[in-house]
Amino acid sequence: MAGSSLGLFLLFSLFLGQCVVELEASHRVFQNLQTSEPTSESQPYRTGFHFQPPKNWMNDPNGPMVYKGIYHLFYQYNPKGAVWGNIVWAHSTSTDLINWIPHDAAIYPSQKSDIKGCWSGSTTMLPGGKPAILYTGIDPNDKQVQNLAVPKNLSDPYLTEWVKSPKNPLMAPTAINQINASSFRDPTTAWLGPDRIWRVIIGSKINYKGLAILYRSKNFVNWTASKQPLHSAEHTGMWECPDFYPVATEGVYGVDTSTKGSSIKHVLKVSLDDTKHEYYTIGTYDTATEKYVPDEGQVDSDSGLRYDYGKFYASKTFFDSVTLRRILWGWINESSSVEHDIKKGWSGVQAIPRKIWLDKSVKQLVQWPIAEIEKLRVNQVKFPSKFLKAGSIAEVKGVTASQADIEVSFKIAEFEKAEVLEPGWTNPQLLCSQKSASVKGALGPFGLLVLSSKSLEEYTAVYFRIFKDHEKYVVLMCSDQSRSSLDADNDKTTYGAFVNVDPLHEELSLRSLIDHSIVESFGGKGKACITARVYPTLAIDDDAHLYAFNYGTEKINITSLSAWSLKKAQIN
Ligand code: DQQ
Repeated sequence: MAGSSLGLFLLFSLFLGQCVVELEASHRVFQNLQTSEPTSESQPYRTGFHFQPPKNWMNDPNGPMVYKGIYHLFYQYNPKGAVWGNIVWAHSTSTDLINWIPHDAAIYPSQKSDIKGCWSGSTTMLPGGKPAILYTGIDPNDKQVQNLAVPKNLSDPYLTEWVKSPKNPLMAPTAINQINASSFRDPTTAWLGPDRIWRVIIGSKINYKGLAILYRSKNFVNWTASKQPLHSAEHTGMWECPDFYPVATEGVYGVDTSTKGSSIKHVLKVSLDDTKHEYYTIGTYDTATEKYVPDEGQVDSDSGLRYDYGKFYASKTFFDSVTLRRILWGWINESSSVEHDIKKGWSGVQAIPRKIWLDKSVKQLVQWPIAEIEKLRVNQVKFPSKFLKAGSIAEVKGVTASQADIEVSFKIAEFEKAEVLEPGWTNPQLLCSQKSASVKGALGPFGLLVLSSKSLEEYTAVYFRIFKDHEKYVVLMCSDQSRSSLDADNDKTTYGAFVNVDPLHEELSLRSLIDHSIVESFGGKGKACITARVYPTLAIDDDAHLYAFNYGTEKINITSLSAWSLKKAQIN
């Protein structure tokens, strides 16, 4: 064995702190790299404070973590162009989750077990604070297998070099385990049971049944598939990018992925390949039976709960052990055509990281943009408390409306005229598209017109409607993109969500982060989130405007409104 190989060999053995295994060094340089250049010079849709690489295709966030005070984000990236393919794990680091510096790709095809692609996966902190990555590799026969990589140099907080286990693949479909070789991917962060055995789940399906296949290991190298999945659900198709983690039943602090106890519930999130939507359930994880059981009424499909009711996919959380938060990353994919992506030379943005915790009701999660984003706020503009008359619109002047953060709270003065919610109106997205922003109601639509042209030829409307449902009131939140661009060539689906607040007793709040071609909205202090991807042709840069509006027949009270211009972050 050559000297350098021996060094790596010892490093890997020391890292895992157990049996001696041989390893292969990472390559540093990509061979035969062709980089694409955008064919269009103007870039009105690049964002000011959302994470994106300088060019090319990006999809899932991978293996986020904090190590020696440095935040790491890896992501699925095509070094050769603006469409999916040639997938590697690109890598950036940050001290504040807002400003990022790029590094060379951390993981890229170099072994038989990943030669056709390095797909999604997660980081686990092994005892002693040593990170380890489990990721999906595509082997020469297009089989999906699971691989391990560890840092070459643990004293480097940037962890720029990763070495792969020579034992890869560590988990593979076989005739015996009967795992579907084209539907076996995206390992989660592993967790340690009370028996000191590691567990991890991998997304899969059998026929049309979605599965979270459970594997167990004593040493993080030799993994055995359990006979039963941790959880499964009929008629859901392939489960991509599962995420499984504990949440505290009280408070807003996050807990480490291996935490168990009486004041802990568990969350299982799955990204459904067929619908490209994500669903999560809250439930109980029983280590004795190795089963996760969602609480009554919680389902992993269409009528279930979503982190985000707009564009948001392949998300992943991590526990930030520095600030004791659980933080959620999610990929915002484009709403434009492939031709459009090639023209602009890039595709895909990451949503602003969100702090995530269990709501007091124990029936849903709450999300809020990480506080660090507020460092970018400048030039605050405030409205005094005021009524928005029926059919009125009020401009929020003095902020750069193409790159802004706005928080507004509404109070309803008079509920008497609220429309009655029909029994069949159970699908919020459908209801929002039927009752778009231009359809007058009684209590609503009221909210914000963002990325709006001066004369309202273009705008994205983010708004509420309030309905009466027997003795209670139901709040619908919509993000209507139908007028977002004069360009007809984009997906302009209107999104919707019900917001679990009681408008009779609580103020109704809305926050939107506006970033040139992204509108991330948080209703009811983070109880419902909707992200929109839009491509205005007029409402660009200084020509973008921001309005509060009320197209309902009843007046609405704005109790507070604050808006800020957001500075540009230093990203890659
Ligand atoms: N993206 C990855 C897969 C994952 C999918 C490939 C989800 O590992 O299932 O780029 O977007």
